[in-house]
Amino acid sequence: MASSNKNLNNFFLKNKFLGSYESTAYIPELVVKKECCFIGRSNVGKSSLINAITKTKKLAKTSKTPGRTQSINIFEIDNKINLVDLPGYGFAKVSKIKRENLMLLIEDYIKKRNNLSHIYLLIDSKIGLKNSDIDMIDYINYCKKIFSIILTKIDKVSKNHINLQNKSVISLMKNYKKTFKNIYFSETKKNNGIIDIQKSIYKLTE
Ligand SMILES: Nc1nc2c(ncn2[C@@H]2O[C@H](COP(=O)(O)OP(=O)(O)OP(=O)(O)O)[C@@H](O)[C@H]2O)c(=O)[nH]1
Ligand SMILES: [Mg+2]
Repeated sequence: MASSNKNLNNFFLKNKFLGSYESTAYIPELVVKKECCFIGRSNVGKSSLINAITKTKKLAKTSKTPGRTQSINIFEIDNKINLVDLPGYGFAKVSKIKRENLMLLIEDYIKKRNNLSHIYLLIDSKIGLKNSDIDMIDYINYCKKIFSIILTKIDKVSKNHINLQNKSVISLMKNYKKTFKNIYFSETKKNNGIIDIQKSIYKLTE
């Protein structure tokens, strides 16, 4: 049972990079079938969160400039579950074609991965929910996939602001009763909130 902090960290430290794929069709048959993924606008902190969860600094590539992750990156944890880092959406500075292609890649991944047991959708707590997030949530719900929301970068905002964002997310989630599961809060500098996300992922393996 990996319920303690140390056991959880040990579990997630048993990670390895499986590959980077530019299409869902290119993903080979994987040994570990169970999968969860991280989705969100560009720069929201998906790759940084994967590094914080796995306690492995450079496992997923991060960057100050949006648009860093451009393919489907798969990491296997302890032969039990795959964590998937996806490209971000909503980044205005790439060409329209590129943006559309990345969106198609994300949507295709969500629709086609039958083994996808949980989607973590990240929202920057300073920026809050954007229309592109609501479109993505609608799509996830349409695909009948279970998802949780993670409000990221909570170190950048006040407690009061986090409470307001929390309320706004919870209120929107009334529309997704069948697919919405939980809300988490995170920051990757001091690792606040990371344990709860680790526990949630560990539970998927049981
Ligand atoms: N203050 C603060 N900055 C963060 C946090 N998490 C990530 N960042 C920063 O946000 C920027 C983007 O992080 P990434 O993890 O690369 O974001 P991403 O969502 O993977 O971005 P794309 O791959 O471009 O979609 C980097 O400069 C990170 O250092 C956090 O919890 N707090
Ligand atoms: Mg990234």
